[in-house]
Amino acid sequence: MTQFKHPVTVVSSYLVMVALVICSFLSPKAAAASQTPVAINGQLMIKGTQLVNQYGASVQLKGISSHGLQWYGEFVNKSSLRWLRDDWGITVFRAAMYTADGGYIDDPSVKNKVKEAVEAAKELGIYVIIDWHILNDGNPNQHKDKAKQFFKEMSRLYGNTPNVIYEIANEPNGNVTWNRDIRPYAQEITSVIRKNDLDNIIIVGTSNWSQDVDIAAEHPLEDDNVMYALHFYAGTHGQSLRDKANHALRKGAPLFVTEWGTSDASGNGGVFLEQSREWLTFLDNKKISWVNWNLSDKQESSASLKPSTSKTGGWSQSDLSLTGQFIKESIRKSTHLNQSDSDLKNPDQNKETQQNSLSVQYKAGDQNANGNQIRPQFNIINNSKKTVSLKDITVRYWYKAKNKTQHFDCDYAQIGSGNITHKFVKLNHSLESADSYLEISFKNGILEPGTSTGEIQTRLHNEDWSQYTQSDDYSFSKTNTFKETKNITLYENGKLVWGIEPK
Ligand code: DCB
Repeated sequence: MTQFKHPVTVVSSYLVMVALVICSFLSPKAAAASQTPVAINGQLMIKGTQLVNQYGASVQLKGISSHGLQWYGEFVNKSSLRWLRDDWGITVFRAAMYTADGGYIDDPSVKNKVKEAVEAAKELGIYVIIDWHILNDGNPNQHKDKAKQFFKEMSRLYGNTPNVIYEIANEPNGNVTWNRDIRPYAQEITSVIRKNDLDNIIIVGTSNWSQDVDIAAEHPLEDDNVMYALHFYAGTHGQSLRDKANHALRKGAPLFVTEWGTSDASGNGGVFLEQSREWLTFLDNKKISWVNWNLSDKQESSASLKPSTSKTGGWSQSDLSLTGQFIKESIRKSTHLNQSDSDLKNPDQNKETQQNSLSVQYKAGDQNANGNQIRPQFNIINNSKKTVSLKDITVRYWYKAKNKTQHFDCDYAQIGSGNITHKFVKLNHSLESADSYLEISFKNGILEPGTSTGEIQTRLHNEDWSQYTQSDDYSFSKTNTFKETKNITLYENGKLVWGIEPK
């Protein structure tokens, strides 16, 4: 029996990637660039409270934030980011663009640094957070119009770049509340971004310097790919803030720690490494992504570099502050672990994703609703702990065939198009959104835990090549990246295990 392995079990070992990069020098055909964090994980999305990759497997990103770009922008360049990727193992970098304090509002040209960071991240294959860093301007509505302009431009430029994550309000604080101020702001900015960018993750700050994630969780935003920022400083915030985080998670709010420090809440004091370790264990157990504050050589304990160090990477151990050494070590250590290692150590951490043990992702090979062919593409994911036999699996795509004889082709399947079989079934009672379904099954093969079939690209046409109108077909949608959909159903030994049949 053939085994179909697929690299979905990744929060991948960056050291392995580095090794692959080195190997690729020996064998010029192995593409080094294809092994970057973004090449492996691709489009991120949310599943339950978990950030997942293009195959639906959990990802926990780790990295570092710039200091205020208006002050320490010199540390942000392709060379420093490459060093951070290769020497520290970062998978995400945050470009903190202060709005007040000499930032964007006074000098909009600082956004060129943001663009430089995004361009570098694209080339290096790491994720990048575009951070609208409100702080002294504690109410995000104060500069809402500028924020809309800014995110309109960013989403136009980068809406098709899977590397990008938008953080639309760093730390609301002062006399601001979630329901009255932040949530309406976030709705407006999100709708601006979504005009140009359908799916990249948007992170929203919460009141009280992004600590009140529990309050946001009571009245979440509607967008599917929104997360809530949780910020902490190890010398100031401890168990009571973790309790708030747990509360938010129980309510179903996905969290991203876009900023935390080893210092106290001023950015100085300490360093509080014991408390930091406690926090990092908590975040690992919950697989919450994190970004440390900060990459600069400022004389403060939260800064990772000692004063007057290089601005372009190449930092030796003695160039790093206590914080820098600790952060580098924390990121490197975790990138040694691949997901199955960490699964063994924390068997409970993935409960959420394991409940839906099998799922289907779908992408429209052709997003036009009208045409003489339908091109559904599928990816079946096994998020359970058991090996699934593909012979036992069937998938149904529900649509309207209008009594015409149907033809099927499988143009490509990572598991081999010869392994795919099909039949067309006409429903006894036609529904508004479907009178038939295409059923796909498999001749053989297995899906190991945490793996997926990879792409299965199919094509349907009427025997007479007449047009389909798919706009209200049950399983059709215009999605051009792989996304889970409940409108395509999956069966194991004939029993429905994923999706909802049309009624
Ligand atoms: C956040 C801010 C960040 C700030 C750090 C540490 O603020 F997002 O911009 O960074 O946490 O305070 C510090 C820099 C300093 C700089 C200062 C002002 O490290 O070099 O001088 O910003 O620009 C927080 C976070 C939490 C709390 C308060 C603040 N809190 N705050 O819990 O009370 O007031 O800045």
